[in-house]
Amino acid sequence: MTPLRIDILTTFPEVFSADPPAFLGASIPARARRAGLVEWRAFNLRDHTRDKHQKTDDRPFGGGPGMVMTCQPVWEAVHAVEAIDPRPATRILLTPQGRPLRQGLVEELAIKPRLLLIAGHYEGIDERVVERLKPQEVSIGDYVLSGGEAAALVLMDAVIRLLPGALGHEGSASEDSFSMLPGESIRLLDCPHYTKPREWMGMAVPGVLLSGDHGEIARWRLDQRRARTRERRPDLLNP
Ligand code: 6GU
Repeated sequence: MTPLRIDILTTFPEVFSADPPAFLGASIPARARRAGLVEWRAFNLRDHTRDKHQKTDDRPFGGGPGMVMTCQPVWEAVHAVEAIDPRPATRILLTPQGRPLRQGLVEELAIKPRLLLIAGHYEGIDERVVERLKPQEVSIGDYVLSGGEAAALVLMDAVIRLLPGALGHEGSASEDSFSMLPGESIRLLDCPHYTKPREWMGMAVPGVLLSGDHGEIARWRLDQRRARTRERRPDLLNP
């Protein structure tokens, strides 16, 4: 299989460096990269500016605090980077105004051949370039980050771990929190997990897990997932 290709447009390309290992140089994304399941490259928006100061932002029309990223570097970077590879890229703009990133969207993105992530900064990007590029706008939650880079890292981690072969154990992803279990129509939280020792600080592991009865264990785990979801995330029960 040809690797998933992820290009990132950012004014902070060093955030995505795999060596020296930063966030994506560790753990599953790094393994997936070494195994040839994914490749990513970050491009500096500054390299696509046309002025001598390499400005990527300016003051907002209408006044107000903060800066707005200008259209031209984003527009040119998107086209220059897309031209590197003939495969069409799914364009994604990371922004708090976007569609909330949930596991269903992560699953959709994990089957694409190519993603182009645009990490906005400051107060955002001039709306006209968004209108022309028509990216999917994606948010990672209802809080404000100082830039889209951390959101892009989150999206990449979530997508990469779903690529076939990325996890040591192939069942692991399909039993995670938010994964759709066979025969279920909603996404549940995960159940609690236990390992050795059997007793720790006077606390025993639930007996059913030691029973060797796999049917009984599966039922217990599903009950736990349902109970936890009801208690902690009732919103997930009415999607
Ligand atoms: Cl994608 N970007 C920024 N700047 N803040 C966010 C976000 C994205 N998602 C949640 N907060």
